[in-house]
Amino acid sequence: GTAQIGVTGLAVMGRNLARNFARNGYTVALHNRTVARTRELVEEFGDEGDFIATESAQDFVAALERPRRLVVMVKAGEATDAVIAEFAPLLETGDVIIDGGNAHFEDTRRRERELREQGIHFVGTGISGGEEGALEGPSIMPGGSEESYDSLGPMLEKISAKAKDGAPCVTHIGPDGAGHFVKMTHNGIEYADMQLIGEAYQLLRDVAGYSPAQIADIFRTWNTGRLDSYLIEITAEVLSHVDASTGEPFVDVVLDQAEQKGTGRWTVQIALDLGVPVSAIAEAVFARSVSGHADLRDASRHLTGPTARRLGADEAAAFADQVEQALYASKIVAYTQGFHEIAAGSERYDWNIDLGEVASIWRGGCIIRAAFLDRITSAYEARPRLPSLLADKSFAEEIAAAQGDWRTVIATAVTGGVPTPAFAATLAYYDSLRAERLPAALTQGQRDYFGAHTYHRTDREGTFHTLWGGDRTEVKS
Ligand code: NBP
Repeated sequence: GTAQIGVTGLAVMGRNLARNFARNGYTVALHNRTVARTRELVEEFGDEGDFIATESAQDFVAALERPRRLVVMVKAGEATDAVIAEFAPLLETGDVIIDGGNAHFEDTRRRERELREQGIHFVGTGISGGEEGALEGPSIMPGGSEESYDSLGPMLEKISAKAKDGAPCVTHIGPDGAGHFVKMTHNGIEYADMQLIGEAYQLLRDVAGYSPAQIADIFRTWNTGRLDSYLIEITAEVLSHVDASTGEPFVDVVLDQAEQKGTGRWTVQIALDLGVPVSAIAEAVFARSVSGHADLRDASRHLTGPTARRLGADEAAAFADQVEQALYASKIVAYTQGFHEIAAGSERYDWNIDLGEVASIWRGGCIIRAAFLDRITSAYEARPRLPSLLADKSFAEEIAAAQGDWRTVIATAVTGGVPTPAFAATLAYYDSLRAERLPAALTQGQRDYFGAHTYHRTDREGTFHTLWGGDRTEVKS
């Protein structure tokens, strides 16, 4: 075979990835279960590069130069297993299967283990950037063996997004499921980011009284500063869009029930298993869930609450500045939580993930790309064993400077009855971490009272129990 890479699964993502490889000078073998898609690709984009269209698994495998590299871009789940079952018997030792779908990292661990026994490298790869990213350059998060990255890395570097400094947005994340784990957490952070932006919007609307078009301008201004990011940029675009059929702001004619595909939920489920508090991501997932409960919301419209006080023009402008401070402080906390989850996953599964590198390859191509990520990289470069982003001096200083406004904004939301679950969760996390004492001591007392669950003391080593039902003496257990 002469193709340096093959792509099977030619829906939007696979098609665009294949074109991206071809545009970068690689000969690309093409395959799809339904052959019409393969033919369509060649008809429409065949002149963009060297494609070898194939219509059977045998022909596809035969078209690939050895060791073979084949990218699987099918619907995550059973389809991935079906494709592996079809191709694995046709492959040889040293060949590489790259799964670019949004697989659950546990599935990736299982597939990697099974294929390793056959001498095949399985590279579970997170790919972010959607349809456009796949074509123009995504952020790529490959897992799998070191050896597979040696042969794959240069190609992935070529097709990946480039950060402002020209660095390719791809790195070998770590063994087996590490890439898909990091992609999952990326999506979880994306949920939190979007929810925080949504809450900022709601406050600017309900408290400051701004129109969607005015809020779009505010976001555009924010996008020139430390909040500079793809999500802020597209938020301004969405907010300034006017619905053609009604002439109303687009955001006012869209049903306010947010959907989700599952990576945010996985991030929270795994965080619960790992014991990592990712409250901002959890609140973002729950906020979408609440929005979707139409019956519950209908049945609750009679519930009373305050009406947010509308501010005058001067006050509104000052309030918008405070919301920027709040959004920035909350964003730092949300990323702190997300990176904690990656660190915990890395520890649990022995992945040895470089957290600074992760931030660095998210600077281009992916949905959460942002100027801010450079700061995270610097923080981990300065201190590779940084226990938490909040332990970084410059982030701590920024929060210190923002926190007066952060608290004012959240207090205003609470007294005005504007729901801000993610803002509130991030502040509560921050205050919990800095608290001298937490009511967890009382929780331990309660647990010991009803279940003899025992407790530790601040002043002495050992495990203790109080005889609550008796004379309340303390016994060492
Ligand atoms: P879809 O997720 O819609 O999958 C469609 C592809 O899967 C088609 O090529 C289809 O073949 C193939 N397929 C299915 Br369905 N069942 C199959 C089976 N049993 N055997 C062989 N092929 C099968 O495509 P997509 O939106 O391009 O996404 C591809 C992957 O990339 C997914 O895992 C997705 O989660 C991930 N991803 C998507 C995005 C995005 O923005 N869309 C971003 C990042 C990652 P057919 O043509 O014969 O039906």
